[in-house]
Amino acid sequence: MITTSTNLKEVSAEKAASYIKDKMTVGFSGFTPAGAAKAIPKAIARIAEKEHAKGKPFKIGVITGASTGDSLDGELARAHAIDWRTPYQSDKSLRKAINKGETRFFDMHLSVLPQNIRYGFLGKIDVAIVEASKVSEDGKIYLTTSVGCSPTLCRVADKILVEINDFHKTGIEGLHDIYEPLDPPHRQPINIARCSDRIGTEYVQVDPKKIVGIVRTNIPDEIGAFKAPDKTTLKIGENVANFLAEEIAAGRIPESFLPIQSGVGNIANAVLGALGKNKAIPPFEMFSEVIQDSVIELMKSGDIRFASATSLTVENCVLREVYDNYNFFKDKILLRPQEISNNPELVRRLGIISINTAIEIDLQGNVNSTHVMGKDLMNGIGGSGDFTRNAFISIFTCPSIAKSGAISTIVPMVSHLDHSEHSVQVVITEQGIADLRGKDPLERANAIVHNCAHPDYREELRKIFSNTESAGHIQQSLSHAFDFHNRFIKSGNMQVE
Ligand code: 0RQ
Repeated sequence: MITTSTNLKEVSAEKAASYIKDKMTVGFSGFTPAGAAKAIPKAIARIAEKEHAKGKPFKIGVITGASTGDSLDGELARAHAIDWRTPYQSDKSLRKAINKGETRFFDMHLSVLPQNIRYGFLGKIDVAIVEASKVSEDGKIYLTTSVGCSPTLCRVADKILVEINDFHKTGIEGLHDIYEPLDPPHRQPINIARCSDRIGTEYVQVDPKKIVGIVRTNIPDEIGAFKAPDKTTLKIGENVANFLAEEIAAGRIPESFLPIQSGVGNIANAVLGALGKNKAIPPFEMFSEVIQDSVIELMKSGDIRFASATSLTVENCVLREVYDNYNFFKDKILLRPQEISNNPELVRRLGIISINTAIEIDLQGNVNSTHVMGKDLMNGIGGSGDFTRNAFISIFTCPSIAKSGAISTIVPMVSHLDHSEHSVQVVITEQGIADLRGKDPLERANAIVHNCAHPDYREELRKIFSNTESAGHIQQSLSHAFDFHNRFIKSGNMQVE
């Protein structure tokens, strides 16, 4: 059954990497560092360095599910081997290359990536490189801690290379549900009415003739620890939990509650912890893209009943715990392709409560999730748009200030727009909650400034929309809209001296 057959050839990472040539488009597994290919990308980086030393070009197009680990994005970026990259990243070296203009990056809603590949929008995929726990001779690839875009990448690529990672030998199989929709005009409704519904297979079926090499590894996912929640993130979490508890009390959210989507990062982790602690919130399900450490904790305490996502992004000690207690977790975790985990049709149908983090939010509720000072890419939009636009209630959280108070995250006008005021319903900082539903522009601005902005910035923000120049349906002064940003660029501080 497993890879010892002569048809599926075990090769070294170096040999596998030698299939990759300059200008190729390569699709890698990985959604966050979970399940990302590790050995072959590192070997590709070494080839790039050698070619560059000889004065020869070597750059490839890189597609993954979302961000990955250092062995992929970090190694390839430092080797100057990435010509273009999509749809998301969170790696320091790659971020630098993108912001210097060395690597072209296009930011994409994660749910549309697989279909954009199938539609041919990204050109031909030469090679797919995916991490698996095992492969059968008839081409069944069992993925590891993420599904992401791997089913589509494997199906459309000319060649497939597989890293069989023995770290996942036991414990992961059976957690996947692989389903790829047909393309229009033949697409059918996605038959999921509950978070836990299964509609596919536990493996990715490929033509085994396309698998040109198998590399055996034993490397853990490169997932860093979260910052422990601090006073600010704990308060944000408490505010989110109180808001949702009040929605239940008011009868706007059913008493049985609704599935939660939560973004990634330190704040999202703290928010989930707070939801678990709030006694007014019943045990709930998640329909999200990433399962983080806090979800596993809350499953153990009985506060989370089930989680559907596309990646299991947990620290290795937590992953070991899941594998060692497989019987407890196997009916509680389901990993789907990102076009299903983040599917707008499903998010709307299931009534997801979306909770994502913003870089900055303006007085109308427009959100910037991706670009610092409108210029420098942080990570990308990720799945935040897939969920926000279609949610039952969409919430954005962030601390009211960043960089020790030199930056107000509440600004007169966002310097880059990812989520418009039409999709953003509730803004929550450690200061409080601005419920924007049913509010006109002036009411929105007042609620955001009064409830969410840091006290040090409230007066300046009020001045912007109470200026006589600001009259109109939206109280906006175009000549002052970027005063905060301009001050920061000039003096390193958004506050008036
Ligand atoms: O900087 O790392 O130097 O300390 O941004 O901010 O407060 O630690 O918050 O880890 O939750 O990340 C929006 C980036 C928040 C993330 C963002 C600086 C701040 C800090 C990180 P340091 P925090 P988080 C599903 C959902 C988009 C994608 C998404 C993100 C660093 O949540 O990438 O939602 N979201 N995906 O100091 C300058 C500002 C700033 C700022 C924060 N206004 N100006 N710097 N920072 N606000 C997941 C996926 O799709 C996979």
